[in-house]
Amino acid sequence: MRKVFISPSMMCANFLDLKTDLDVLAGSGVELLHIDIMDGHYVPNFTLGPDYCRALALDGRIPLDIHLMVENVDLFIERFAGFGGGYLSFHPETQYHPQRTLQLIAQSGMHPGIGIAPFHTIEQAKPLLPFVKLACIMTVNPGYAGQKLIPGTMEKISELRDWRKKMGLDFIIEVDGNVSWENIPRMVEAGADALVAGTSSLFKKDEPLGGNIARMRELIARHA
Ligand code: S6P
Ligand code: MG
Repeated sequence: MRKVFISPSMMCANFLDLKTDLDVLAGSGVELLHIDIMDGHYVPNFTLGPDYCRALALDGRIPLDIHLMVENVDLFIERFAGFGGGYLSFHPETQYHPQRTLQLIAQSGMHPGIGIAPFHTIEQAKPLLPFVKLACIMTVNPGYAGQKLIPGTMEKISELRDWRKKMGLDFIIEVDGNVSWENIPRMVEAGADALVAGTSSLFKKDEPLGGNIARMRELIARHA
């Protein structure tokens, strides 16, 4: 069976009881913590920041998967660098020279990644793929949790998996946005290596987080 990582979306966690959520996540062995960083420019929202990342990195039990949805990425790499060797991803369309940004991230000690927004294509991402360790296919528009999957985005997962195989590249394929009980089977079958789990699965009001992680593992196991 293929290994598929669970990367809980920490903007969906209980901010008033974060430690409890974190203990459950660590206890159930999730592989990554997805942390959305927004600047009010690339996307019309604000979420988490470097201090939040630092706190989770100091806890140290789960590697970070930081998803920058910001402009001027090069200015901010230092602020997010060195958080325990996790992933640091950005959206290439925000940069004049995205490959330079990937190099800066790699030099900072993080694994470099790119986000592929719904209306950006795999074709556009191809020149950058030899330089990434993670490619995050977004199945909703960047900016908010709780959105519906945009038709046509799911097909990009297998397109990317096939290209990676053809070119002999080495990166993980992550899927971010409306990773729901209904959508997980197709995402896993198409080749997702990591699933960002937010309000569509793990973080549902009045449903225990631990139970939802177990449910997600079972669903993944049936389709990986
Ligand atoms: C959205 C962000 C995502 C969300 C995630 C939430 O801009 O990049 O990581 O946190 O999509 O998940 P859900 O299940 O509410 O769509
Ligand atoms: Mg995200």
